[in-house]
Amino acid sequence: MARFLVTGGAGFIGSHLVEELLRRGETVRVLDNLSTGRLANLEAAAAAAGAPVPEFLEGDVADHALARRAAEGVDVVLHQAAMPSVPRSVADPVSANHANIDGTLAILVAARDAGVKRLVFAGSSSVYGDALEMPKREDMPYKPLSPYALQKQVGEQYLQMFTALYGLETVTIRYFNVFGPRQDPGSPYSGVISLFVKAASEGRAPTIYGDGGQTRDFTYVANVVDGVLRATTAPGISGQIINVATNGRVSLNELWAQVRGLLGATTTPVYGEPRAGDIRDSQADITKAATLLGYRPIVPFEEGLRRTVAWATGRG
Ligand code: UD2
Repeated sequence: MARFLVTGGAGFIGSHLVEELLRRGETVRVLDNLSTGRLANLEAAAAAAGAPVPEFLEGDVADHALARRAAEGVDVVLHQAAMPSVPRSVADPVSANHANIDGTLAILVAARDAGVKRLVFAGSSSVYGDALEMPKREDMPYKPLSPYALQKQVGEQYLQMFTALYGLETVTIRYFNVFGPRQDPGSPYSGVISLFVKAASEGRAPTIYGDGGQTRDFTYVANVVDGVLRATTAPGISGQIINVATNGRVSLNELWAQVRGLLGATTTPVYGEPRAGDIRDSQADITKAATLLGYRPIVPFEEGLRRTVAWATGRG
């Protein structure tokens, strides 16, 4: 049995990781500043796993003393804490830098000093930027278009440096537009699927930034949980960067058509200016995840969308 620390464990993806760890009977500690996370997510995760709410530390992962306390006695760190939004990082690059770079450095130092066996980091497909070649392979060059993308790039490079300099085992899992239950539609910076589902269920028109032809490899959260947990135990992968996604490509116009169909909505979208820092197309090559982790998507996009709509409308 390992002891896990999940930073950002009260957030959307973090709470799903916590849920699966609790289901497996693991010991879990959560560090979260509740900026986008909520205690209700942790309670829901624990209830779904039939386990007590795990140990919770509230505060900033970039606070070195707190990060040190959080990493004490831990075997595996799942570093999910972040300010997770491209437009938010464009609006406020300094706060995003603090959360995404200072926070990552602090937890790396703490993990190194606590003798953590492995740290797995939430990377982002945004680091590929507008490289035209598709699908995106991990060996393609970085082309960040936003502070968020740059910060995620630096985060994964910091991991590799800690592996090279200090021998800390690290793995970056690059996420591709993750969605599912507990993704909060409460902010204009929320993920597009949560916003579309909310708009459709309230009979409101969604906003589409640009012509809606941009595409994303939308990934249901259970796939990410599976990929990340495989990365905690797979042998010989320290220092690696690995895409975990569905390997599909859905345009925003197609996405709205599907959400609208599932909810019986009749509104049509309002089209706005393209968002600064946005990339046009995104689709993952997941060959490396298959080879190194034995990963394959377990929940397809359409099924994930049905589950998400069911959850959002109280039938989940
Ligand atoms: C990026 C990363 C993703 C993850 C995320 C942070 C890419 C390809 N993906 O997601 O992996 O790191 O950041 O959580 O960089 N949009 C609308 N209407 C809305 C909201 C969004 O049209 O109301 C558009 C938006 O302009 C974009 C697409 O929907 O083209 C997806 O936006 P998002 O904010 O859900 O995610 P994205 O792609 O920035």
